[in-house]
Amino acid sequence: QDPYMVSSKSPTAVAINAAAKTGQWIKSRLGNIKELDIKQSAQDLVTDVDKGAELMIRKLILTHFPDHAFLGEEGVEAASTEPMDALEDAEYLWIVDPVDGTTNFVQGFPYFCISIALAHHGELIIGVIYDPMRDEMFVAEKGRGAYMHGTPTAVSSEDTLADSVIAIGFNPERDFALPLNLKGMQALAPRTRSLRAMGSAAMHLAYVAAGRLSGYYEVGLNSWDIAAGVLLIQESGGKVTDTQGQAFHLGARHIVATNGHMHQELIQVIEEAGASGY
Ligand code: 2AM
Ligand code: CA
Ligand code: CA
Ligand code: CA
Repeated sequence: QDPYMVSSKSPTAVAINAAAKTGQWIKSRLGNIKELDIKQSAQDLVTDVDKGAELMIRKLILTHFPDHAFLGEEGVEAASTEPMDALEDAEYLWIVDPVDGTTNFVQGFPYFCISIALAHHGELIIGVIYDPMRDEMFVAEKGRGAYMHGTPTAVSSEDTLADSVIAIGFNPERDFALPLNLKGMQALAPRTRSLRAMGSAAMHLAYVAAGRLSGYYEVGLNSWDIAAGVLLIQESGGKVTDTQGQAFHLGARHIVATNGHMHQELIQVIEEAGASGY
């Protein structure tokens, strides 16, 4: 095979194509799940659609870039801890969540997405999030901005928490993460305009990038939940750090993502509540 033919498509075009094709397939399987299993607990679901979508994305990407490393949620053994040091060393690493919002997908609640990111030596260079139910394709390229269907996305302009709608999340890790996320919720609720918890970390991040939410906080995430959304927010003028305010890196699991304006205020509320996870 001619190596120039194989790599003639840009990685961004390959990611968008993989998200669009796989997204249509996922949508076609809504209400038609063939296998539903639990992973670590009854809160942690996986279906044949999650696994099939990951295989499809892996194939659509690695056909063009056979030398690249690939990290997908469903390819990781349930009990293994993520070898993050090795990941940050990889030259090109794709970080993929085939369905973010599986519980919603299972419920027929139309709020889930595909998240595809590409990192180069640990630095995010492409982020794509696709919502197949609304046909919304969010695309970011490092240093080139972020777009939805050709229109640049931009974060919101609210300066204070009091004027902000903030997303929170309750991932299924109950021993460590749930008590912290509940504490965070309790501290944030009286200080924000309103809170939202829609059940998809990646969609929350895309909505912060698009100015539909002013911020998002959650403890206990994984790289595939957040990698694409982080670049979308950065390229839309917003800010993502860990819950202590340290610059985002691929191993960060407790994050604060905002329009940048009330970032410090949000971190302060979380730290004062003892809800940072650190
Ligand atoms: P998922 O749908 O891809 O599993 C709300 O449940 C959010 O938590 C979703 O983004 C969900 O992603 C994520 N999530 C699910 N299981 C998780 C886990 N074991 N640890 C951290 N986050 C998880
Ligand atoms: Ca999952
Ligand atoms: Ca996820
Ligand atoms: Ca998933």
